[in-house]
Amino acid sequence: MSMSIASYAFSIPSISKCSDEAIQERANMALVFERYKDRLATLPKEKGWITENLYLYQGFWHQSSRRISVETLMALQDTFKAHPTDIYLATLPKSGTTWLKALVFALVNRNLFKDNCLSTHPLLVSNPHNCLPFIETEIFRDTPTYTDPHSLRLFATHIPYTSLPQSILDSGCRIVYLCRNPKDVLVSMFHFANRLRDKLLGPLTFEETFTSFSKGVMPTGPYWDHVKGYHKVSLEQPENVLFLTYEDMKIHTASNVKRLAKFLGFPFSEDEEAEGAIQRIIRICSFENLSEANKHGNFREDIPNDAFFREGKVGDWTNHLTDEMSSILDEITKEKFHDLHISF
Ligand code: PAP
Repeated sequence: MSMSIASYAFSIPSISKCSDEAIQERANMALVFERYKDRLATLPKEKGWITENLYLYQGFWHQSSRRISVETLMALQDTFKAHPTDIYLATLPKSGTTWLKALVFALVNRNLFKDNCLSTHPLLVSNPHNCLPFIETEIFRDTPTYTDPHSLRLFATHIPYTSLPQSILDSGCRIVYLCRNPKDVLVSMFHFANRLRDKLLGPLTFEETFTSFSKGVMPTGPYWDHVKGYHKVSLEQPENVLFLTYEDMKIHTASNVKRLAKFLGFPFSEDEEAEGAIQRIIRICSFENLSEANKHGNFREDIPNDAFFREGKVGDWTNHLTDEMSSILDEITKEKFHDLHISF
């Protein structure tokens, strides 16, 4: 199914978000935390990365009392209504979410911003997370994208496949899953968590995060189960779920952007390709451009924009993991992924 870009263009909710909406969102979040507090109290818990604890819910570890939390997941499962035309970008944290959001936003909206010079493109004046929201957060406030039943809605999520709201599973919508080498996810998450972690909790050591990660304890982990859930359905329903890896995206960016566009129903025409439309999108979404645009300011009130842009490379794990740590993760990955063909 191919969609016309103009009629399905996605609006940019958060850029125009006013303080009344932010207050409403916080009030709604408080209600949600109150509503699910008894269920939270029954869940097994472990020491957290960003928050004090992680809670085991439906086989996965979630933080609590933050925008992305187990309470918001429970609320989504109870209330969220998907549309068949929705597009969801699913990732485990630190797998390339920000980059994928930027690429998809840029390609879906490419005709809207065609004549703009680079410096005024929304992605270069705002964090990609503002351009394409997580369902875990946006559901709590009344955005035009959420209430408009006809527009194409672009959402991201870190929710494991088996915990997605039933209406997403039933809707026949499209999901893009981006996966990354577990060792680079661990390193990226280690740095991110230490930047965001409550100062009262003290910094995390790399050794303790390695131990937690190996046991599967990380936000929305276990890593391997998260990947396997989406990988399985990408094989069973390739028209609904596209499975990509960060490493392959880095090497074959153009062919993957082309593949993404086709999968999402926004294929590039021969003319567009000849005019360099794919390269233009890749340039806008490059690590260099996005990190330059996000040097200052905060995402929402509390996360520095630059926390989403660190190295942007494949293989930084070699600077952090000992040989022994590397072998342990290799062994776990080999065992968990033995029947899958995923290479990093
Ligand atoms: P999130 O799940 O919290 O949104 P996510 O965007 O998945 O985070 O992960 C951030 C990682 O993507 C960072 O990796 P690093 O710590 O190993 O450096 C970040 O640098 C990388 N990243 C962000 N933007 C890009 C980009 N345009 N191209 C490639 N990598 C990127």
